[in-house]
Amino acid sequence: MKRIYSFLVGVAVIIASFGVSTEAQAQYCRPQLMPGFWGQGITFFRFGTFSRNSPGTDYANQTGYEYFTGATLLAARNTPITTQITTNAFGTKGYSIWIDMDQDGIFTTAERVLCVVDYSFSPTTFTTTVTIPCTARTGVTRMRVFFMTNQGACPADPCVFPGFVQGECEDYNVEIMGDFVSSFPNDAPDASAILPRGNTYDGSSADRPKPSMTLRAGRAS
Ligand SMILES: [Ca+2]
Ligand SMILES: [Ca+2]
Repeated sequence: MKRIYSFLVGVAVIIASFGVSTEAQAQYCRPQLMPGFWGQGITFFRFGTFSRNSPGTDYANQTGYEYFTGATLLAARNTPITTQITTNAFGTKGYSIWIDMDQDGIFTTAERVLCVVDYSFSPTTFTTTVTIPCTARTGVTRMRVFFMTNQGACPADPCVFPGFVQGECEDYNVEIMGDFVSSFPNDAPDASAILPRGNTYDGSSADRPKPSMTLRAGRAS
């Protein structure tokens, strides 16, 4: 009996492990450097209120790839988000950023929100803004920050390091914030959603709150 029970628990664990949302487990392609072309990477990245220094150990390897899961970055749509990238590289640097805005596990050209070339020779901090369009789906998705050297162009393919370039690809989780935050009366099926009839709800007192809705969105355009 004990053996059967253990077996059933094992089955339940296996089923549970397959029950995770496929979107959360989306498999994204990973670019890879040409053999030996490692050693130049992103050392600092800022995206809105989030910022992070990353050590050389995350790009001093053949993959040139790192998926940072220590935080989920927040992003409102249609709002310029201050973005900074610092590398340890000298010479022309190309930067691209993709955000999987429809959350299908693929970075398309239309989902590239940044494509710039930094012609400064020294490894200075490059500052720009990124704006996510209102068509982006809300929720947590993947962002790819792609840096490469020597091309005089921004990275064009999120899955490929062109030959004879160095660079690094950093992936982040980003939550694209929804427009709706709260409303009063709310939709919850509890006592707080029930208002006595006959009152005027005009905000004139604490127990006569004015109906309201709070939106969390970017600038109207
Ligand atoms: Ca890095
Ligand atoms: Ca996509």
